[in-house]
Amino acid sequence: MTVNKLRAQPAPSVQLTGQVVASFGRSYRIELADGTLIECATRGKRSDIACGDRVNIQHSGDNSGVVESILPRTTLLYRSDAHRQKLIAANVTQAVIVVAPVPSFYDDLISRCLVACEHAGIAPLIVLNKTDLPQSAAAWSALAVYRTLGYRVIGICAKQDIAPLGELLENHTSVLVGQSGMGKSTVVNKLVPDAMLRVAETSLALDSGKHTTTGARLLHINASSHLIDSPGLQAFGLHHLSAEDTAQAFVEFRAWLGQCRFRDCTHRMEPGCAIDRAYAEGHIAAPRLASYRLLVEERLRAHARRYN
Ligand SMILES: Nc1nc2c(ncn2[C@@H]2O[C@H](COP(=O)(O)OP(=O)(O)O)[C@@H](O)[C@H]2O)c(=O)[nH]1
Ligand SMILES: [Mg+2]
Ligand SMILES: [Zn+2]
Repeated sequence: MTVNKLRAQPAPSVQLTGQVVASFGRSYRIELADGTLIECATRGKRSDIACGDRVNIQHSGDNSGVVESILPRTTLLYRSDAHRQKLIAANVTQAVIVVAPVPSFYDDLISRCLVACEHAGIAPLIVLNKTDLPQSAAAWSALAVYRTLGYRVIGICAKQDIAPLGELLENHTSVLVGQSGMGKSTVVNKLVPDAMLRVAETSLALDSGKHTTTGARLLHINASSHLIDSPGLQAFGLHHLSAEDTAQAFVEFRAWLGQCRFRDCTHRMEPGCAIDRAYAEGHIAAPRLASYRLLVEERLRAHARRYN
């Protein structure tokens, strides 16, 4: 009764700025500078808000509100297929690509993550987890190609010692990406020991009690280091990149671009292709060229389907 009386007077709504620390479908949890958490909906069906975004919200008095606008982003990591964009994280400075010897990882997914990072201006860090397993020597060799390209690759055993990774996350907002089973949740729990508790809380508040990590969330490691945990990736489409953008994002291609016979060469077996020649001469690794061609073909196929 008393509650109803209090509610009869609508609380004045105020505009506030905060950061998206969890996203579940179209529900968002916003953290204000003082740490207050506000559960927000969006107007209409907008779904262009990512974990890590800074947003203006209209706060309605209790613990809820509506996202009004997104402040300019420094970076945006996202994937896309023929139909839609899937935002992964906003305003991150670093992406941590987690792989493991078991279950086996896909080279192609690593290249896709690297391409997305290059395009978005985010520094990638490849982490081979589970170095305690005997199969890790083979996995380490499979990662040599990325080390040769100049990417940082480190090995950790998250179960035993997270410190070597922790150091590299200092003063960064990092997003964790990778296939499921690589040990992302283990990494998160070692870095932010009460993270699991928060998953349960967030799920209860935003996801009608389902204890699943379907959305991304931002966790604070310390005052200046933050971590965005994204759901496991199976597919990583990059339909928003043209063939030219894609070629540019393969760092080892850059030295040869502009030297093909045809100015609009897409480096898929056209005569006089400089990328093909560089590959034949051993300057470009087979899995990298394969990933490049797959990306370009996926996009062309989707385009052809749409216009035929
Ligand atoms: N041997 C070994 N297993 C690990 C390590 N880190 C995680 N795991 C195991 O790998 C499995 C998947 O881990 P999880 O963190 O759930 O992976 P996620 O799907 O990427 O979140 C679990 O059984 C973990 O116990 C590690 O450093 N060494
Ligand atoms: Mg997990
Ligand atoms: Zn070419």
